[in-house]
Amino acid sequence: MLDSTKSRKEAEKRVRQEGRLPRGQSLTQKFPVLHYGPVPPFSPATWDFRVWGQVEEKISWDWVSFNELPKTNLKMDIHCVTRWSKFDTLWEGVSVRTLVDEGYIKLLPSAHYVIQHAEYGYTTNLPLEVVLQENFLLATHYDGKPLTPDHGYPLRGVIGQITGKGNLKTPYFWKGAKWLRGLEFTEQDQLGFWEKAGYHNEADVWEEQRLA
Ligand SMILES: Nc1nc2c(c(=O)[nH]1)N[C@H]1C(S)=C(S)[C@@H](COP(=O)(O)O)O[C@H]1N2
Ligand SMILES: [Mo]
Repeated sequence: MLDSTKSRKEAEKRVRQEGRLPRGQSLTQKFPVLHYGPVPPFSPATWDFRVWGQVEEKISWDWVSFNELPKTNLKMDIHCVTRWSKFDTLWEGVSVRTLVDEGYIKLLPSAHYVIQHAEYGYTTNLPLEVVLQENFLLATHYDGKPLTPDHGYPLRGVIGQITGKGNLKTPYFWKGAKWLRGLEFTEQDQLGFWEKAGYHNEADVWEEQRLA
């Protein structure tokens, strides 16, 4: 216990010196679980992932075809509004940028915002340009293994800070929906679950935009 406290403190000192610890955050070596409501079941036979809204054609992938999409690996620091940060987390999944660049998703010029739709009606919203950044991923794997049910299996949005990419907007981690089932591209912004509950809509970790 004393040993792990000491190693946590030392790791935190290092990321602080490197300028990677946003104000008001502390380093965790655990992976806390945070969400509203129960963990949904997953059935590969009925699961689908839908894309709709301001796109030329609606899409629906089943679990098998979703897994045939091009995959990307990403290392990020993630920052939760409840004040924990986790460094050098490894994710694998599908990049929305890649789906757009490779023509899987054909955006209309009127697409300006993206609503992530998850099981049980949970939503969170981001500007299109943030979703197209390389620090946003539709993640299937964490640390080389499929997501665990409580972290969003089989699919979740993730967003974080890529070291050396200070130009990319980095919102708090709630802007990634667990148990993700679809993306809606919209013309107007629509507040998501926590955003309606009073959390900051932009949620920039470096600006400490926690509450609206
Ligand atoms: N579907 C769903 N996704 C969600 C949430 C939720 O309540 N439901 N909570 C968000 C919040 S507030 C946080 S901090 C992160 C936590 O992710 P974790 O449990 O993997 O740490 O998930 C986000 N995604
Ligand atoms: Mo959160």
